[in-house]
Amino acid sequence: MQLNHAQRELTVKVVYYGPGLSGKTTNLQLIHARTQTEGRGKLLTVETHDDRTLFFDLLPVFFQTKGGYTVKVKLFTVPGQVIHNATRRVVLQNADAVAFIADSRRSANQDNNAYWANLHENMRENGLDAAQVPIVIQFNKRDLPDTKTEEELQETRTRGREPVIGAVAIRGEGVLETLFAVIQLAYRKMDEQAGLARNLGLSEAGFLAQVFDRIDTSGTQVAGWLEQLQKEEP
Ligand SMILES: Nc1nc2c(ncn2[C@@H]2O[C@H](COP(=O)(O)OP(=O)(O)OP(=O)(O)O)[C@@H](O)[C@H]2O)c(=O)[nH]1
Ligand SMILES: [Mg+2]
Repeated sequence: MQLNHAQRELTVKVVYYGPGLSGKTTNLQLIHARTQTEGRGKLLTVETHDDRTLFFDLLPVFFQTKGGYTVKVKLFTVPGQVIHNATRRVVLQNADAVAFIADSRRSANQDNNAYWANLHENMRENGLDAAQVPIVIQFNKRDLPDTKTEEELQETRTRGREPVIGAVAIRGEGVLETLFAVIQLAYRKMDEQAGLARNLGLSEAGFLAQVFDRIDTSGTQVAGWLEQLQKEEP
């Protein structure tokens, strides 16, 4: 998080991490497609000739608070190919929250586990305390054969403390839900660190409502979640 009171600017960094071809770039493409141009910057991608992420993808989403602060949420993906570990580590620096994009297929179990370990190793290398960086897990590609069952996802949920979301990113399913969950956790973390509610008058419900204000949430669970949050907030 970068909070610049002089320039009245808050920058939040969210990193999509995970094994190669798990669908990290696809998540950002879907978010980009569903966001009005006034609410976002360009989707910056640097790819190899075969569409593999070379450095990272970056999608900025922004809004203005009532108190006159500009909030920029920067969504990054890491390159999943094994050889790009040094790049993954650099992109991960100063992440406020991580969306871990896993492939739901059983054949991908080993890869998922290896990259889960790699994420924690790179957090340590960057001096990030793994216990302090919130993570949301997305199990993507649920349209393919041999995916984990809903019961297995439920088991992962009860085993760990991370929210677990099923997805078919190419169809947009679970993409905004993952974005919502990871931004919610990032907000809570930043609020703990910098008192966003107290100092900027920026509540959790307000923050999320503004992030999603220019994003088309129709057909997703996010609209309902936003409504629920507004109701719960004192
Ligand atoms: N069947 C299916 N294919 C998907 C899904 N999500 C992504 N894909 C496909 O999987 C391939 C890889 O997706 P990317 O988004 O480029 O994967 P990535 O994680 O960014 O890969 P790297 O940049 O190499 O780390 C593409 O051909 C996508 O169209 C999904 O939900 N189902
Ligand atoms: Mg990619």
